[in-house]
Amino acid sequence: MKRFFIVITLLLTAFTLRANTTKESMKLWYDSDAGSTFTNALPIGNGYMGGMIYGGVSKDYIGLNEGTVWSGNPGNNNKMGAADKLSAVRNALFSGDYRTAESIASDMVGYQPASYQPVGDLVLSFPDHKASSYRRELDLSTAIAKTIYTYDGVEYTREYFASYPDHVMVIRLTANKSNKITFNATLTTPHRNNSLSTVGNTILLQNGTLNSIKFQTRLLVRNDGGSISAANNTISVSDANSVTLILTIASNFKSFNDVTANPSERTEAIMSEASEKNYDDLRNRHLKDYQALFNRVKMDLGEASSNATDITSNRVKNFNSTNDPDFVRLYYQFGRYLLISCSRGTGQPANLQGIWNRDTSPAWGSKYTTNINLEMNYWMVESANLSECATPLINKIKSMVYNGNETAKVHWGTSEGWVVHHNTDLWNRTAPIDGSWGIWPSGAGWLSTHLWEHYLYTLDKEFLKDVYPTMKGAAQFFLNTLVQEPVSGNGYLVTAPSDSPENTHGGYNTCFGPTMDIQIIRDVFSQTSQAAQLLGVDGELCEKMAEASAKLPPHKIGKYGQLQEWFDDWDDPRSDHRHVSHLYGLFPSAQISVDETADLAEAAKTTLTQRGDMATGWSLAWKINLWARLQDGNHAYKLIQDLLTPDRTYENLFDAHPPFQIDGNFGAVSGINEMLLQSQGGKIRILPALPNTWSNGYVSGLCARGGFVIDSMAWKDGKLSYLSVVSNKGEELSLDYKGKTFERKTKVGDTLVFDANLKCKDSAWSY
Ligand code: FUC
Repeated sequence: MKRFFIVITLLLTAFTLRANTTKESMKLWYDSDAGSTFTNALPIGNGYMGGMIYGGVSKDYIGLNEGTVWSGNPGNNNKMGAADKLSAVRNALFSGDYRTAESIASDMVGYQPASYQPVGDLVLSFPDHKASSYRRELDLSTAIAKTIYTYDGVEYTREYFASYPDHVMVIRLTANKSNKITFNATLTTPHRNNSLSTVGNTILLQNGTLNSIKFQTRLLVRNDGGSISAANNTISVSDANSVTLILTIASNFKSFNDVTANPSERTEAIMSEASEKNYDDLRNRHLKDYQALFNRVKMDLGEASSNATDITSNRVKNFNSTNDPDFVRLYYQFGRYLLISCSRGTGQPANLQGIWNRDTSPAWGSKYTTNINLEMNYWMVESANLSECATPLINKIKSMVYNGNETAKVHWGTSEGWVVHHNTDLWNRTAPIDGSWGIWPSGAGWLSTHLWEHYLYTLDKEFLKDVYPTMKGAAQFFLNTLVQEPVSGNGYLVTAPSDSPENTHGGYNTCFGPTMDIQIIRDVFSQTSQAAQLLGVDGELCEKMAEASAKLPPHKIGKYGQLQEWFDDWDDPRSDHRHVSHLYGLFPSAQISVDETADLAEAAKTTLTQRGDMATGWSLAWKINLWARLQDGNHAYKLIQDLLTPDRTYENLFDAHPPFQIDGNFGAVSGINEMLLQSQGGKIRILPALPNTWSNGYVSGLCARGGFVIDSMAWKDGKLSYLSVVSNKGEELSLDYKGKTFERKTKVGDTLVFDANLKCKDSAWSY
């Protein structure tokens, strides 16, 4: 009986905290429109179509994107004959002639990939309107944006959302008085030779010149009351009570080597289904779909500061003085919102800008950089309970094998396995690009670890079976291209040529066996072996991988006490280079940890300290994760402070490299998760890096490897006060909270409840 009361009390504590969190605001809001500034505008998206809402009063622009609208054509970017230079570059490297190695490597680079392109704008004009009481907002709890203002005694509301189930963007115009809605709607595009036409209440825009991609934008305008007419490629509505605009975009893209779809048939089919639904149906279907994902994680990091009701841009400006925990929660949930909005189902994975780009020459092509940025976009996908959002990345990884295999032949002279260098695009180009720093052979390896991570969280064996050949191909590439270095006398197996992503030694990029490559390869061999064993296949291959793994160079601690970035001790302790590639072993990998490899963890800490904190947005985000893995919550928090400033966070909360790059948003979500919960290495660590400033809090819905979900976790005065864990797969649960441990084999569906001392109070339920 006593036990029962304890459990009820604990639950009530958790539920009270939960109730408080749901009341809190989930809104980004502003008291003026976005002007013409992209990073002031508010993003919406349905996983493959994006909209940026500027909210202008007399002219509202909605910047449009569709994930397959890219420049370029199907095909690879290999440089024929590149592999013939391998032995010369290796000889130069092994004899220490980096100048020659660099010059040969520069000649082994393939051709430039394609870039992600904008679709254009939807333009709504309300010629006379001037606003008083203006408000623009994005509500993360509904994924609906709004522009509200008063003009001439009438309150006007525009509501915008993007629906995944119905494949459309919807805009609803209303007013608080009858017959007040009068406006014009048209579509624009920056691509030349387009054709614009109207058919009844529909506007169609077809692009002309964009290499292989053809797309169509289709807008349907439906009025309630008043009148509607079309002229000069514009639809005009007069004196309506309300208006619903439904927009969809489709291209001819089917896959990286097939562009035979018919965009206008696609948009027509989508529109004919969507237009059968009224506005409320469309909205309800959107809410049901979105909230099923978004509502899975609730978070409360402490009482909101007094500026929590301020406009969002002021919250960015003032964060470093307010330290408002509620703003961190908003930023965290905004990251989850963004991933749901740009990475669903059969869409493309989140690129450097997610899905939102208005430039025809975007920074770095708004493509996929695979030596950190694409991976960072997905670090949080499992822990933040958005496993389904990994599907576009998983599909992309699988589909890259074909081109990756060709590049393995042309650039590395092996017909087995596949490779991706430091960039790819819609067409899955896999060759090295840019310059000698493009010769980095570990992109496929790193990406394949994401397949294994998805398995670790879901324990879905069918999935593992499906992706195993892809993982195996990444491993085979390394088995076939690693070479024995003749320099150390130990004959270690190394990558050559390579680079430690974008960093230089003595002015050169080109090197052999940089630490990051070795760490990635160690993971690839170990994960592929574990997968093979689980599936009962490829015993011989596992032996080969084990043998090769034993010949990889070990981690080394250099003369400044740092973790060595290169095979040689070249690190410059004054360097503040943004890439901390060799710390891959600490995070996202778990080869280095404070519990098991304390000396290496100390060396990693020295490296981080020497590099300093300040860097690009994504680098700050990586460092949050790294300090969390070092179990230093206060330092991790310091990086959050560095990130949440106007230098690194725009008014709309997009991350600033600068310029806008979305990896920092996603990487920070992962970092916050790592501060609250870690589950690498078979153990779930509770509150491993809680900063002093978040002394009271609550979280629910974070996922841990092994099919566990943190149903509720509350802490008070910096100490755990309540924990309940759900076991979805019946695995062994191993918990660690400040040295206190708990271990038990669970049953599928168990909820285990713990008190502040990690004492399990589960008997009321399942035992
Ligand atoms: C890598 C990084 C840059 C930038 C670019 C997209 O080249 O070094 O900082 O993030 O990718």
